[in-house]
Amino acid sequence: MNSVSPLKQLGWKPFFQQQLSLDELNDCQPVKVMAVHRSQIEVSGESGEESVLVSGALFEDAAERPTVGDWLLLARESRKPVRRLERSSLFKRMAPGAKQVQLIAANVDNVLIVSSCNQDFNLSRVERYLALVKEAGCRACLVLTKADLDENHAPFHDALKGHRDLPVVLVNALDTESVAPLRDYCRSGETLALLGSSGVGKSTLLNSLAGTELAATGGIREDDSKGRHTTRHRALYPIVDGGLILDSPGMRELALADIREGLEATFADISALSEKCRFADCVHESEPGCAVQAAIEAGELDERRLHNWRKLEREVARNSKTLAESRASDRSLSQLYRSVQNHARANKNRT
Ligand SMILES: Nc1nc2c(ncn2[C@@H]2O[C@H](COP(=O)(O)OP(=O)(O)O)[C@@H](O)[C@H]2O)c(=O)[nH]1
Ligand SMILES: [Mg+2]
Ligand SMILES: [Zn+2]
Repeated sequence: MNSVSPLKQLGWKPFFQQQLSLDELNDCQPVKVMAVHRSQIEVSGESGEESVLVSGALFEDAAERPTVGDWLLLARESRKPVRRLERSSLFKRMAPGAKQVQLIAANVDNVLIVSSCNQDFNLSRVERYLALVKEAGCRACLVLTKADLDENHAPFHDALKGHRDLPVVLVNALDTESVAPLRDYCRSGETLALLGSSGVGKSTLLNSLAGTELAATGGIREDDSKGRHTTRHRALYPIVDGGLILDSPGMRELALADIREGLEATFADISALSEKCRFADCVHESEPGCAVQAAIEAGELDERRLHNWRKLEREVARNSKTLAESRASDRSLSQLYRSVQNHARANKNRT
């Protein structure tokens, strides 16, 4: 028999409990956001599953809005959302074609970065995902799917030599036994996110871990309109004797938002090397006494990794600037609205 409370199974922890005031303990119920649609969200809690409407007025800023994995407080009687609880972790990216962030998921504990052994494998993309994972402070594992289709796995092990702290598991995602080592990442009360491109086997992996067909698989193209089975939106799936698994459509674009710390942590080896360069402002190109170039020559650092670090640093710097600017302009716009409103009110009071 399973004696764990439903809330605990959904990942309820002291970190969330201690955010509730006495009044809130009485008048509210915490619920977990399982899926987000346009204005409606699906939540799960002590009273089971329900849909709630989320008004824009409660969560003005895009980064404040509830995302998959968030904990919300609902008023016990009206079932209306009262507020969102502080997050223990957050995954975000730049919204494609916009000057704001788009939230991917909150309160995630572990992440499987999923890639397939064949055409998809790309170490620079893995590092991009890793920056997100490090920023969120989650535990990560790299899963290489379709190991059953390709006999030669040596190139992957070679490529990953520079990432000793990242565990790698090769699997046949269709096979329950093969994915068993990954169960350690989705224990009861934990939330596991599956991140990776479309078609790599995320939904297949979810189904094998769950031991049942929870998500439709086989979608190679997300915009395939011929009714192909495919993952269309992000959602959390509770699995029997385990925690929650986040399945999401592959993200074609994963532009890094203002995540300096995550990036720094992903490339900590290069930062450490650069402290040994002769010049403090060394750009690691052709300066004498450059420890980074020396490491490349000695075969200890992959030149690709240096290039990717530079590229991602530029991207984070650019996007941080864009976000800071759009926040500043939002602020001045709302100040303007407020002063116009105050002015109108003052005029009205005078008449
Ligand atoms: N042979 C084999 N096929 C796989 C494996 N993982 C996924 N597939 C197949 O790859 C296709 C895409 O898988 P899917 O789970 O929908 O990918 P997603 O887009 O990442 O969710 C499906 O036809 C799966 O059956 C694997 O490890 N081995
Ligand atoms: Mg899928
Ligand atoms: Zn240098």
